[in-house]
Amino acid sequence: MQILDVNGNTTIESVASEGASIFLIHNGNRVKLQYLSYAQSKGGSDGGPSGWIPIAAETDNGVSTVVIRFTYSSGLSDSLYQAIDFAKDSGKVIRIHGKDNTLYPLGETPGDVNQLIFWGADATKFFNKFGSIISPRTFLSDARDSLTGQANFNIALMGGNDFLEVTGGSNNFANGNNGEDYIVLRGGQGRYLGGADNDRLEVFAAEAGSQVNGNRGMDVVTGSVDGVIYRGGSENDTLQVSAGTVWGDKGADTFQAVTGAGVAVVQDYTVGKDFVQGIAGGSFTLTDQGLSYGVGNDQMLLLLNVNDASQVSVI
Ligand SMILES: [Ca+2]
Ligand SMILES: [Ca+2]
Ligand SMILES: [Ca+2]
Repeated sequence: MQILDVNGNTTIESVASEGASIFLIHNGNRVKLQYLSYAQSKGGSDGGPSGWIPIAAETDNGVSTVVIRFTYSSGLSDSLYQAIDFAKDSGKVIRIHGKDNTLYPLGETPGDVNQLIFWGADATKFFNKFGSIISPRTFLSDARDSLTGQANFNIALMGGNDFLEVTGGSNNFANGNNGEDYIVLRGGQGRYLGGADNDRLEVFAAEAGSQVNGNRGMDVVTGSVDGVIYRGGSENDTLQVSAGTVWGDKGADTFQAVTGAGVAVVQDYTVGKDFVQGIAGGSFTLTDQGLSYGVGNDQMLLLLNVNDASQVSVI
């Protein structure tokens, strides 16, 4: 049995298993978690959950959201995640979070447990939604911070021209906030925001699904890692990307052609507003998806849904 005192005022007890079920006891109310058979089916005959971690956060409307992670000793390498809302005062379950963003009132939960469990690729959705509960954000000062070799963090760098180097971890989150910040990625998975002012975000290595966004200001976003999402944010940004998913967002953005493996797939090239910064010998080719720009066999940019090279402003 495990007892957790969450935020000093909510006690959760867990009974790992009883027969074929897991129960969670919250302020004397017993809740059956109907996931053991599902978990066993995922984990193999002897791969039931070896542990689980409940964490809760209070919200301002009297609700405690409890997030749970099941882990496994064998069989299944991925964790399963679940989120349940309790009434803070009575401790009773109000509803369960579905991965389709639906909140299911107790008694109206879908029969298919897959809709209530975040697993595998869906774990990213879970972290996007509940990451701040699992890992509360740390707010640094307005002084100039310089952080190297970082992994597994949730930080607001606040004012000042900050430096952040990321080398690993998962579910990382950082916001440069005010000031001209420099964020460099050398590994890990997460979401990174430049915040206001003119920032520089550079991706040398990162796990698929990571995102960088310059936000407000005239930002420079650089990267060569496929599977990463690169966004300029509002205002006039420069995107120097050789592989991955690219958005200029609002403003007049410049998409630079960069040599290297892969292709930068530009989602929102806006005719009459954005620019392509070309390269010696570069030319356009029309494809089914849009205009491709490159040299020889090196496809560098793909401007989705743009079909006329004469409409593209090349600088
Ligand atoms: Ca800053
Ligand atoms: Ca910015
Ligand atoms: Ca922009």
